[in-house]
Amino acid sequence: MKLWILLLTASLVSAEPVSDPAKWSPEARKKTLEVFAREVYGVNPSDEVSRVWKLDRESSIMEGKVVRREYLLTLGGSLTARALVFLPAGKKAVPAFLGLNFRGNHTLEEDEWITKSNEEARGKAKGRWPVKMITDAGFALVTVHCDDFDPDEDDGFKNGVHGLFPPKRDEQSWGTITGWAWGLSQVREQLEKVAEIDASKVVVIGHSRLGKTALWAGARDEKFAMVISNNSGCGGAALSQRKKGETVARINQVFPHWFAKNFRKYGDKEESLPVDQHQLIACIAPRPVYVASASKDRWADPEGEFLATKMAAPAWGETLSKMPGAGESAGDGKVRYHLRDGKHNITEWDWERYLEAAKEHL
Ligand code: GTR
Repeated sequence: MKLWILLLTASLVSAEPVSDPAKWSPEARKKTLEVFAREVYGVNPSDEVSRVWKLDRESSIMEGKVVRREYLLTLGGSLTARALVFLPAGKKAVPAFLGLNFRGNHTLEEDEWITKSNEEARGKAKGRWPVKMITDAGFALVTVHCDDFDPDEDDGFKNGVHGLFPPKRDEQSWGTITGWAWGLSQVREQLEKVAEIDASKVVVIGHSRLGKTALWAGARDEKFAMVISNNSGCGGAALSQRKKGETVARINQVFPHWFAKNFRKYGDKEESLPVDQHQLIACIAPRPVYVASASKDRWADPEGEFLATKMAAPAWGETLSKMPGAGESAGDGKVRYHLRDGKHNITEWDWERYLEAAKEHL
C-alpha cells in the first residue's frame, strides 16, 4: 500500500477530532468542521451584521420565458453585493443554483442590461453559465461576483466582508475563501424572500477556486440542499496528502489570502494535517454532493478528487468503485463524480449532469 494511503487510514482510525466517514454523526461533523475552520480556511467572526435585501431591477428575456432580476444585498450598512437572478417565468418555489462568478455578473451575457462592474468584456464567461439550459430545466440561477464579497487579492483583509468586522487577526482568522463562503450563505438566506424560489432547495455550485468555496460553504451551512464542486483541486476536493498537482506549500505561496495562516504550517508537511479533504466532503452528508474533474486538469489532481469522494462515500452508506474514464461517471446515489474529457473549465457537458442529479434529488 502506498504511504499516503497508510497515513490516511491511520488518521481515520485515530478518530478524534477527525471522523471516519463511515462513522458519520452530527457530532463528528461539527468537530471536523471546527478543525477545517481553524487549520485550513479560517474562522469567521459571529454573524452580527445588518442585512438589507432589495430588488433593484427586473426585465423579461427569452421571449418572456425567463425573468431576470438584480438584487442588492447590503451588509453592515456599507458593503453591497449585486445578485443576478434568472427565474423560469410564471413559476413559484423552484429549486435554484447559487454560485459565485469570477469576473463580474456582466460576463454571463452580452446584453447591456446587466450592470457592468469592471472592464471585463460582456459575455466573456457565457459558456460557463448556460442560462437557457438551467431555466428550461425548471431551475433558477443566482450569481454574485466573488469580488463583491472580497476582492481576490492579498490586500490585507481591510475591504470586502473582512472590513465589516474588527480588524484584529490571528493565525486562525478567516481568509478570502471563508469570506466568499460566508457571503454565499448570506445570499442563500435572502432567497427566502424571493417567492419564485424554494430556499430549502438551493444547490451551491462553484468552479475551481470557487469550487473550493462551494464545498466549504456547503459543508458549513446545512441549509444548502446540495453541493457541486467543479475542478476544485487543492483545498477543494483533492486530497492534500497525495501531493499531486498543486500542493499546500504552493497554493499558500501564490494565494496567501485564500486560507487561514495556520494552513501554511502544512506546506511540505502534508502528513501532519489533522484533516484531509475527503472529510470535508463527508461533512456534507446526508445532503447530496457532486464532485467533478477534467481529464487534462492535472493541476487539480483528478485522481485525488475521485479518491476523496470515494473515501467520503461511506458517510452516506454508499460506495464508489473505480475511477471512471474520461467522459464517464461514478455513483448514481447521493454521492456522484464525473471525469469530463478536456481541460480545466466548467462546460455544458458538466451542467447537463449536474441538472440531471439536481432534478433527481430535489
Ligand atoms: C489556479 C490555482 C487553483 C485554482 C485555479 C482557479 O491558479 O492554482 O487552485 O483555484 O487557479 O481558480 O482558476
